[in-house]
Amino acid sequence: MSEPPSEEAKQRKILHIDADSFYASVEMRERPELRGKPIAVGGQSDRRGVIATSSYEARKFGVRSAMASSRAMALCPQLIIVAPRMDLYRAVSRQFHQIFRDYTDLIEPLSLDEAFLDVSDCTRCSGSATLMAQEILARVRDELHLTVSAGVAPNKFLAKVASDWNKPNGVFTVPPEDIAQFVRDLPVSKINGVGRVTAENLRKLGVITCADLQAVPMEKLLRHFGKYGKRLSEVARGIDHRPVQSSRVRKSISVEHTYAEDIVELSAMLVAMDGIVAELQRRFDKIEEKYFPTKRVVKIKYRDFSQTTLEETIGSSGEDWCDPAQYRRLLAAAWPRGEKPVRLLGAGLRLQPIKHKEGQQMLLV
Ligand code: TTP
Repeated sequence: MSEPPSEEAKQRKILHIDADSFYASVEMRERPELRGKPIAVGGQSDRRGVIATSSYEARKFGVRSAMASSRAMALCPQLIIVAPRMDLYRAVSRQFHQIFRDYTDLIEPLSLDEAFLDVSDCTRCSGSATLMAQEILARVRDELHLTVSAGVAPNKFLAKVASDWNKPNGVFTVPPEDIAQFVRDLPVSKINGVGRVTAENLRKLGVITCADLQAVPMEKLLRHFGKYGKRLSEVARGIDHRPVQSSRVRKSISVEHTYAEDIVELSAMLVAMDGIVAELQRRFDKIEEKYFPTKRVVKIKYRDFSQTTLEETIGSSGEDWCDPAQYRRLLAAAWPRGEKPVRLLGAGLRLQPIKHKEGQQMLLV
């Protein structure tokens, strides 16, 4: 009997989805008067601000992410710079993920607007990953009035490169039989992790494309790049076994308080809840860049140690996660379940992680 295929040998179907000029597109969707104009999201030029991203119209003038806003204004004097609204972008990101979850639970976010999806086991679209990608693009356009681009390939490395190939609003697929040809002319600078320094070191060895890299003997790569040399040699041939990792480092954050004396009145509990939520907000602020909240949770432990929790999904509008009024409302709904004096109250958020790209500059407000 033949062995079942190992995880590595199994042909995977990976999508890499990346929104087009994300923050700028969201702003143009929200403010129609900005559409078709060169706009950027970032800090103002007179306050030494930096550009987070720009619309495609602004890019024609050379306006780029991480550029000083003063330089962007010099390149494009009619540029409209708008302040970032992270809560709004997070809400949109959750909406992206709601669509993605119709195809797979194996989702690895890299940032708010970018994620890998392993759709190997998805049966929609007759199992065609390219059709799934096209359907996702259409749904994002129709339901969210935004555009994303997608790369479809048997692994993460190729899918990520491919999503840039037909940007904006396009799908590019690298089927297994095209891998050799696809990587041949690919500049090594496109390999995730090959920054300016590594690219320069490779250039000194005469390596510009993946084909050049394939020609370098392994022992030479190991000598120059240590363990990373092995990975370089693999990706140069289009091989990448890294799984899509949806595992969450932290699933929730919560604050609980046990009271020296039980609280009897609901009105007093509501006041106490405000203090707990303020602390939750303080703690969440510290990890805000790594996670976005999906649900609010309230926990009550009654005098007799029985307990109850009530959670609710956070809407996708740009609302305040730690809004005390929302927690009060949840508490008022949950308390009558026991209707007894309370010894402990808790408030929490269920979280989803956001991974940031290597070297990506964080925002900048
Ligand atoms: P990217 O996906 O790099 O770029 P983008 O979505 O703006 O444009 P493209 O169509 O070329 O993919 O970044 C996603 C968001 O991350 C971007 O909209 C703003 C933010 N960002 C920063 O805040 N600082 C930066 O230096 C970069 C590169 C991005």
